Order: sequence, then structure tokens, then C-alpha cells
Amino acid sequence: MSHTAHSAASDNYIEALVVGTGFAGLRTLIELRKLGISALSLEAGSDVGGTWYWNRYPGARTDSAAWTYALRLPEVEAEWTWSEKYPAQEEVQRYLAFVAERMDVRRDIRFNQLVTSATYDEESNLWTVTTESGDTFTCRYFMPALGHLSNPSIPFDGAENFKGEIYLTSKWPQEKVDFTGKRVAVVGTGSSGVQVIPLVAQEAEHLTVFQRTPNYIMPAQNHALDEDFRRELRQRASAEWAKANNHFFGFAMDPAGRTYDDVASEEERERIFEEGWQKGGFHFVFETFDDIVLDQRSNDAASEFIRTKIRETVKDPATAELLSPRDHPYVSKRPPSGTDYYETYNRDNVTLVDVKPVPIEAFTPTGLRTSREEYDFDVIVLATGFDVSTGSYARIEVTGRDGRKLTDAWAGGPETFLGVSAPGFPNMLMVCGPQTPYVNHPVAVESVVTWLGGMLEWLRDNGYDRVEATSEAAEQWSELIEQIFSATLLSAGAQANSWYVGANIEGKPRRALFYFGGSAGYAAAASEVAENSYRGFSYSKVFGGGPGDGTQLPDAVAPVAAHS
Ligand code: NA7
Repeated sequence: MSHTAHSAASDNYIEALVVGTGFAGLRTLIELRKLGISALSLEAGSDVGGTWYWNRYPGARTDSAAWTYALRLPEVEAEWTWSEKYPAQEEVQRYLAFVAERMDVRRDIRFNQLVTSATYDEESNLWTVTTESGDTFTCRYFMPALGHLSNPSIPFDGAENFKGEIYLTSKWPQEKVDFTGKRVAVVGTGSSGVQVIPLVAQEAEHLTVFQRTPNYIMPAQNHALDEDFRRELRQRASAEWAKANNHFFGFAMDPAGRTYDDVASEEERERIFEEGWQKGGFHFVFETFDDIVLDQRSNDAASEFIRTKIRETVKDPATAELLSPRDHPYVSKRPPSGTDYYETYNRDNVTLVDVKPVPIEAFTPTGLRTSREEYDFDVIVLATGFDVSTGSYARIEVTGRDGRKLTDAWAGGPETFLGVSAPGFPNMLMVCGPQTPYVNHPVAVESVVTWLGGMLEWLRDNGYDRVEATSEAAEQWSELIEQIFSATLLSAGAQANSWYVGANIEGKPRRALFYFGGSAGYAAAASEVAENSYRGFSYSKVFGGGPGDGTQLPDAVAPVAAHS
């Protein structure tokens, strides 16, 4: 197949095609605009936001402080004000819409376009991307920015049999759902369940919570931000970002500066944990002891402190015991933050059902059936999580060189270099794909997008138009990820269905889906690659020219000169 310069000008050719307009997709459009690379994003929703568009269930809010759960854009920072420390879904979605307006990238977005396939053609060095509505686009660079939590998991069958209402937290309707006077079930006690449960309990006639694995749930301690705080925050914005970039998990927090062994007295440890608990959320893990995810004793102490809090809060001892995690270390599953979560179980209209020993088998016409009994409901809310990270990619039929499917390439788990490129899929540049850092998400986005921007600039300066991770680099990166992961206590979460390793999805390979070497560790590894002429990538001149230099499409195929 031969393409002409004429086809470059056809309506649906774009140099870089982004998929998604969450934090990653929007930040990518902004970067590409800066670099003078023509770009378009296809978005399945009717507005920007990604996760923050879809997950509009009552109680949905961030677990990260607003000012660093944001993009590092001075223009936006100067004009935007956050109302709360942990803003609600509506505010985050509105913020992302503001980003799109202020940075003038809304015109680069096509809404209501669910991407269904993307296919690479070696000869033309182009990707063809199709959408559910039947539209087709061609591009040089295919840049999926799909998010890690975008493919919902519905783990049991028969939804079509149920006569009542079913809602997924991850696909919540725009209209308010009224639970008043209804018998409601919530399945799932991860972050989404923990946020929605207390609010449903306030409205429902009766709420039954189905729990498979109890979590360690921190009190969020959310609060409004006043003008004095915001003014002060604007002055130290750079310092906050520097802290976040240096923090292992991307939060603007200083290390605690002590480990378990530094504190000999039990009382003093309790005092430190209590202080962390009062600050709430991730302050508890990151500002108490620095070795909670590394030293079993430190983790045991933190876990026991939380269990004590549960016992103190929940009046019924049997319910308190069911809510107390014992089968996995604290943080080895993503710990939720909640508001009045444990207190909710003291309400007369709330029942907790442990489905670990008696799994939910299916929906029935009137409710749910576990292996032991049937329950009747008017409304069922599924907060049952996601096929994380690789699952976002599995929703698109991605075909690389020689007809190889991405799902086949990743059948044993993801294989990427730096989480941005997979061997066999040239010019597919993933914006925070599998194996990127597991940190406060916008921090990872900033790091990955600016790095990708640097690479695209470098390709242009050197006249390359094809780039791809080598198999060796991807293998080494995957090995490094496993090594880091297994050196921490996080790996123990696999036994309790942790989605860090795909253990929440039946049949999914158990492999760490993220790089757990920290924000700074990732930035250093990525910089080292860039400084060494993108070591670990092969790049070539297929038709000469590079991104944004105007030499877009081939008249004839030129020989490929591979470098690595
Ligand atoms: P999560 O954290 O994956 O939580 C899903 C919950 O659903 C979790 O409690 C699961 O139990 C439960 N679940 C899943 N399948 C079943 C079945 N078959 N029966 C009963 N319970 C089930 O997803 P969230 O949406 O809450 O949070 C995702 C992320 O969003 C969060 O971490 C933040 O980053 C924001 P399990 O623990 O697997 O036993």
C-alpha cells in the first residue's frame, strides 16, 4: 500500500492521535500543542475527565490533596481555586474542563468516540484507528491515555435477570439516583464502596453491604480550604510540587524521618500513629514510620492500631471483627480513605455480609444469590472494581507489526519499556500505560508526558519517524518491576485479591502492573535513557522527517535503518 502526501491532508489524518481526556490525555494534548505536533483526542464520554467523568457516584472524591492532584500548569494554577482538601468528583471534572478551556485544547477533542481498534501498518508506518461509530482515523503516533481504572469488572452473571435497578459506581448516571425507602445492596468495599456506602445508608430503608476482603480504611479528615490557606499555598506551590516529585508515592509530604526501630516505647508509637490517624488519609502511612511497606513489624504495629480503631468505633463486636483485615498487610492493597465509614455500621438500617466463605454466585430476578442464601433488593450498586491497567488496553483491539495482537503479546502480563512503549508496536506511545510508576497519578502524568515530549522532539531533530522499545529493554524493565515489588510487603496483597498484580480478576496473570520504584526513581531511569540517545529503543527513518516537521506521509517506502 502506498500513501501520498495528498492523503496526509485527508480529513482524518492526524500526526498524533491520543485516546482519552483524563489527566493524561489532556496533558498530552497540551504538550503536543507546545511542540507543534498536530494532535487529536478521541474521547468515549461526552465531556473531558476520564475517571472523573465516569465515576460520579455519591461520595466520589480524591484521596490526594487537591493542589498536587492537579496538572502543573502555571496558567491554570493562577486562576483555579480548590474548595476542599479532597475535592469531590464534580469539582475535579470541572477542573479538567477548565484546563481544556484555558489551554485551548477542547477543539482538539472529538467526544462520544469510543475507540474499538488500532492497527499498525508497517509499510506506511501509520496506525489506523476506528471507533464504535464507524469513524476511521490514521496517525503516525498512536498515544493511548486510557487510565488504569477504566475497564469495569462485573464479577458475576445474570444482571439481565434482575428486575430492580443496577448501578455501577464506575458508570454512574448523570441524574441523581434516589435510594429513599429502598432496600439497597452495595457489593464491594474498595475505595468506591467505602465512599458510597455511608451516603447510601443515609437514604436507604435498608442497606446490605457485601464484603469479600476487609480493608484498612483511613478517616479522610477532609476539610474546606479557606482563602488564607490558598494564598499561602500559592506561595509555596513550587515547594509542594518538589516534595511530591521527591516523595516515593508522589505526595507532597516529607518522610517521617524514623523507622520502627527508632522508637522503643509502645506508648510513643501509639502517639505517633494517633497523630497520623488524626491527620488522616495517606498521612497515616507516610508520616508515621518510613518502613511500613518494608518492615513486617512496622506494618503489624500500624495494622493493629487500625484494628483497635475499628473495635473502638464499631459497637457490635462481631461486625467489628468482620471489618478487621487479617489476611494481608496494610497497604498491600490500595488503602481507601472514608468519611464515617466504620461509624455507618452502627446504624440500625445497615447489615454487613461476609461473602468470602459464601461467594456471590449470581443475580436473581429479585436480588443476589450467594452459595448459601438469596437476598432481595430494589437496587444493587456494584463497586466491584476494574480490570486494572492492562484491562484498559484489552478493550481496544490493538494490532502491531506482523498482525500481532497486544492481548497476545501481554498474555503473560505486560511487557513494556518505562510503561510507554511495547516491542512490536512501533509508534504506540502509551501515556502512563502498564508498568509506569504507581504514584499520585498527576505526578506520574507530568513526568511521563514531558519525557515523551522530549523524545518526540529528539526524533524530530534527528529525522526519525519510527520508535519502539527493544525486547531486551522491555524484558529488563519487567524484571526490575518484579524485583522491586517482591522486595516490599506489597506483594503479599496478591493473596487478598490485590489489583496491583491483577489478582482481583479471575484468570489474569499475577504480575505487578506498576513500577513501585517511586517517582524520583522513575524520573532518574527515564532521564538516563534520554541522555543516552534513548537507549533501549530502536528508532528509524522510514520516510525521513520527524514529528511536526511537515514531512508526514510517504510516496514510496524508504529503507529502514534501525538503531538501538
Ligand atoms: P477496588 O479497590 O478493586 O474494589 C473492588 C471491591 O469489590 C473490592 O472490595 C472487592 O473485593 C470487591 N469485589 C470484587 N469482586 C467481588 C465479588 N465477586 N464478590 C464480592 N466482592 C467483590 O475498586 P474501587 O473502584 O473501589 O477502587 C479502585 C480505585 O479507585 C481505588 O483504589 C482508588 O485508586 C480509586 P476484594 O478486595 O477483591 O476481595
